[in-house]
Amino acid sequence: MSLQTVRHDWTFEQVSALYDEPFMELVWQAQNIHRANFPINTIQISTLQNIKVGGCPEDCSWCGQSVYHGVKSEPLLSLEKVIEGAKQAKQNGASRYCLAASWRSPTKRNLDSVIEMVKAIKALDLEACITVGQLNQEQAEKLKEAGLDFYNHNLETSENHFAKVSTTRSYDTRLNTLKNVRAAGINVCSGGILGMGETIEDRLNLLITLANLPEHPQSVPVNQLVRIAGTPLENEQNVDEFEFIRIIALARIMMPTSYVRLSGGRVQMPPLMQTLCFMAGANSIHFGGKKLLVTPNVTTDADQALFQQLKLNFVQTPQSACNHKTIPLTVLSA
Ligand code: DTB
Ligand code: SF4
Repeated sequence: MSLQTVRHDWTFEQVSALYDEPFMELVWQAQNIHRANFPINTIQISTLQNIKVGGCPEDCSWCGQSVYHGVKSEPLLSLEKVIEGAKQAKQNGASRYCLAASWRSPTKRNLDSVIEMVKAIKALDLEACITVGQLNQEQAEKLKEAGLDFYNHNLETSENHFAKVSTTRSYDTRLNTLKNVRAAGINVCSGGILGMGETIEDRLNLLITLANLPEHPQSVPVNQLVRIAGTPLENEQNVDEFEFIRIIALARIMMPTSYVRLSGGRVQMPPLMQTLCFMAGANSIHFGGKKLLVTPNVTTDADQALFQQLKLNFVQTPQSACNHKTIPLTVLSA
């Protein structure tokens, strides 16, 4: 099997055997695959903006925005504020601006508002990503027409564990949204959260489902649970660091040309832990913005310090693994 081979037929036995490799061996394999498919010392940075906080009708037990246990609902952010945030993100070096809304599915009015936002982001020459809930085919096509580059919709965990942490929505519906997004020709961003009481088998099964989709998601966020007070998962244990890094390495090996993103929970990861994740094949982060959704992100100062320490460059237009342009670090401090 070459280092670039893209497979959609991973079995549990194969993935489990890889997971059980000695740690250095696993990270080394992942690093080799990373180097064969991406420019080295280069990561992609996206900035996340929550445009509709709280009031979500779903009961996801990790989330701080559910009506069952989350923060109170706020109105939709204005187009002006989105443009302001996108300009700032671009100035800070982000190549993509991501909007999140806590809806089950966008209404016609919501979708129209989001489409205006997507167009405004594109007009700033940034990539646009949104995560606004379930989509049908028609909605996905409208978003594609508006120029949307990525749609984020996580599978979150294995199908088996999902039913234990979210009861108001189904795994199948999530897979169906991914299908609609794919069919519309929008890049898929889909990953999950570690640390929700799942077993290692659940984590492997999540990766297998993602890698065995008809196309690998172009972007795979791997979050560590941020324990939010008041949510059913507020007292979960921290994910073991070595187990987390092993999952990053597996994601890199199984989806060799996809961006693997560190997102939620990076605040809980010391710089050396993040560095090992980059060694194991992570090559994207959510950068900047004071918050991710409802919890604080790593400060831009701390991130800049790490980028300088590691001498990292940034992908400017990361549409695919084959047409990267990279910009040097100095652009960030200009
Ligand atoms: C993703 O996988 N992680 C982001 C984004 N997609 C929407 C969200 C992280 C949230 C972290 C906890 C919070 O602030 O609510
Ligand atoms: Fe709603 Fe998404 Fe939070 Fe679930 S994770 S409660 S769908 S905002």
